[in-house]
Amino acid sequence: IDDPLWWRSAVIYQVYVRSFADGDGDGTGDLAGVRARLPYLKALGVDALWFNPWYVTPLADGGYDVEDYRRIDPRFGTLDEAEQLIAEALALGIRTIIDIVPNHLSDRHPWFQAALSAGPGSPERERFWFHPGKGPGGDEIPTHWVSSFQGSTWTRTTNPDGTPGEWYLHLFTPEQPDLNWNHPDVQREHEDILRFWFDRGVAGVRIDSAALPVKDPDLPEVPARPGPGGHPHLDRDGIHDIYRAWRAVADEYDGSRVLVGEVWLDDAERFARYLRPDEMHTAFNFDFMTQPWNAGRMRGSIERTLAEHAPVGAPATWVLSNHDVTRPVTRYGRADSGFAFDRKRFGTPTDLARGTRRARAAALLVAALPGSMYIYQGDELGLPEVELPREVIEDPMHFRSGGVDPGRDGCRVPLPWAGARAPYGFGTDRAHRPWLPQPADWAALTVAAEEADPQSMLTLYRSAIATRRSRGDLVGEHLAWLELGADVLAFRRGEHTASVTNFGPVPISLPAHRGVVLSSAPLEDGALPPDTTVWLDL
Ligand code: TEU
Repeated sequence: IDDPLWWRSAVIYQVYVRSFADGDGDGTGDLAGVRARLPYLKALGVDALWFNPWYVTPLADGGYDVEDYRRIDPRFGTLDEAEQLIAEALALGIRTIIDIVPNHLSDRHPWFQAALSAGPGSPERERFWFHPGKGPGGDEIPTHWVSSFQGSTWTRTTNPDGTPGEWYLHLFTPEQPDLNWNHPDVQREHEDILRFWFDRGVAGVRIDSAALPVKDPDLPEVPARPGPGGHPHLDRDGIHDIYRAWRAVADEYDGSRVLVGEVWLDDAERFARYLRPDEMHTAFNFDFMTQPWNAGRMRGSIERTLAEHAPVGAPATWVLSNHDVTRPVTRYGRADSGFAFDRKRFGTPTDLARGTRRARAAALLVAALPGSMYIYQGDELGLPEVELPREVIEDPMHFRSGGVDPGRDGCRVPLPWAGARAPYGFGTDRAHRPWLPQPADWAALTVAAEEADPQSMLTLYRSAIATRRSRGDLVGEHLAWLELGADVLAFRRGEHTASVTNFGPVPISLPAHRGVVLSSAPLEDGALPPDTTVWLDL
């Protein structure tokens, strides 16, 4: 816990507060629930918790629409509780990372409300992107930019006198107006927010949609094939000034506070720019979420990732899933398994037994790689994606798609803690159901059931994390490939450890070893069965 470089090899657990644990029994997860479950997180062995936004919010996008960064949403708790949680976790050796969303605010934020009432031309509007429409009467959208949640990025306002007014920009929902990062108030406010939370003991910030906040003020259309830096609202060169300023704020503290970016970019060189020594410490590597279950493709992904991080000296990160994508046991259980973003697949045939077997193998593979790893809550239990009844879905992605895309709520269903039927210990108040319904067949996936089962996904995660922590080879940076055939992904870590994953259809024989450290499924007569990872003592 004293190591300022803790983040280089950390295991970070993502807490989606609304669905983690329900302390007051009202059907919505909360900070009291998290505090009560800190022993669970300690037993899991994680180094840090990343909390999705927990601030005051209308929940138009699960909290990624922030109304007040300096208060906790009353559904989740209070600022006092957050401070206690941060301190209690730290006493257990667990750090806290919070989520900051620089691209936008909630439309209920006082700044946006003030901008609406102050009207066109007012200084209040300059903190956002208000713009007159095109054409006679300004009836046409200022640009044809497309929102990340489909549809136009522009919504028209009504003037204080009731006439049709200017348009404002939102790369996500209309409830999430984009901020103007050329405005000094916007810069200063975010630096103050960082200090507010660093002062309260948080160890880092996860930066949401980090490549998006800076816009071309001329608002041109998006070119057909934008070159590097040539996109009007993605990865503009000026963006790095923001993160340099934030890094300076983090460095005002004890040298252990970190910036973790959500940087969605295909271009490896442009991605690496965010990881220069005076910018972010790490950024999510989402590449595994786009790879099918294939040894060559996974190896290619690992090689690319390590190669793009090496020049800037930043450690890699490994992410199998998060609150935005299809759960691993579900996607690995599909015929073309692997791709995490295709949600329009209600009813797709899914072999959960195979998916679970592969998710177990993937967990050990990831835990053996150099760098930091993220675990999205519930993946350590092997929860599947839930096909929710349409009428309970709250994710704006569902509505914005006209109902075509079921959205992301299928991976946000409240965790099952104990018991034979829903709500599985999530909440105690019989009058209040969990905010999303849990499946009837989750009794074997509860924390209590899995703690008692030596073969469970939870037991595997605990063993993997404990081994990773105690085995120096696995925290070091050294990795050397072992060539064991086209269907096998194998590498040595340090002197005495190897990880071998069999992606093929038949068992394979293993290289000479002194013993088995851990395996995701039992070996068969000393051979490694399909869809299995083993860690070997060499
Ligand atoms: O997501 C960023 C983002 O670009 C998403 O559109 C992402 O591509 C999509 O969800 C993948 O399926 C972040 C948050 O993680 C997400 O939950 C928020 O909705 C979004 O920002 C807006 O703040």
